[in-house]
Amino acid sequence: MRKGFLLLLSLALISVLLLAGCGSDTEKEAEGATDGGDGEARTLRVSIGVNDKHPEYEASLKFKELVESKTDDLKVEVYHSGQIADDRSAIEMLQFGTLDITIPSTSPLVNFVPEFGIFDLPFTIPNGEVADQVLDGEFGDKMLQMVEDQGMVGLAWWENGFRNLTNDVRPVASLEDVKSLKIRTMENDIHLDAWKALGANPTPMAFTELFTALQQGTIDGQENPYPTILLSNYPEVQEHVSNTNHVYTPFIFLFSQQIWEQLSTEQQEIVQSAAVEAGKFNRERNREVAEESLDKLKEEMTYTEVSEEEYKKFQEAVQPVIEKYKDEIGAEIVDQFFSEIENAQSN
Ligand code: TK8
Repeated sequence: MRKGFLLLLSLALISVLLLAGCGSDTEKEAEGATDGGDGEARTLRVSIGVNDKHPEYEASLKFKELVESKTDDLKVEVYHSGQIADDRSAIEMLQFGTLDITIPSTSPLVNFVPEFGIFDLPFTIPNGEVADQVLDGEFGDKMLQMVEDQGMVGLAWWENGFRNLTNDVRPVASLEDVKSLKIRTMENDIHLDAWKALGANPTPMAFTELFTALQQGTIDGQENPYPTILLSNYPEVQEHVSNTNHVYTPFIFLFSQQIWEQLSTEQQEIVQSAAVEAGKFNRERNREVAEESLDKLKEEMTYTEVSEEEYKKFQEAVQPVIEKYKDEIGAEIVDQFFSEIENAQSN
């Protein structure tokens, strides 16, 4: 009897120890602890939504190269195509400290910092040069700092680019042509309201689900910059593309604050300068690829130009949305954004 009891007790003790051991491994994994510990290099994991053909992936590898060339105690791993998470979930993982870096569009960020909605107001930034002046000045720095009370550090501005409409129903040359098209938008109320004002029937959806939804025909179309349209193989599932150029979306380089605070000052400086330098590389490459992509899309899809006259009707139709969100985002920051654009245009 006694032997049996002792055996049972020791088995129970061993399983408790094993469970505790597993728990700590699981916890470690769950916390995404990537610090090398005992002198090994810390691994920084970067999550992006686009695939490994996209300029953003190229620039992420440039970031990796810059960091690893300057220090032995940091390694960078790049995960593309939303392998780790879509934009919104990746932002949440940064807040929990279970992911080090993500470089999403600013649009999903409005669910955490409403002020980023300025970049979703349609027909504002007119070209890349103005975008650079608005983002690379004091105003851009101020916007980067706005993520700090959300458990993140904003390190640099990268570029997603000018968004254009594709669909599988009809050529879109006019406001009339947009009527009742089922358009996927990012998870962002301004985009939703803007496409409703244009007469479409919009649906918010994570980028990682978009190709399948187009393939299955649950939506008629989507809107993204030309590189994303081409390199995500949308011509396989979309017939029409139009040069709506309705929004300029930045990519924003975000670092988990919890993990940032574990880095040495020297490591932080290396990461910050690499994020900025890779961002400049990203913009150049993105603009080259955008031109190349449009040329290829004109061969693979039916390309339709929106005339200046029709473009004005698009702008008029979304004016009430801009007025509505000027209050929701904050009139002061919206006015400052518009004056930054005006100043940049007059330079
Ligand atoms: C990629 C996304 C994407 C965006 C979208 O991470 O969701 O349509 O334009 O490219 O940020």
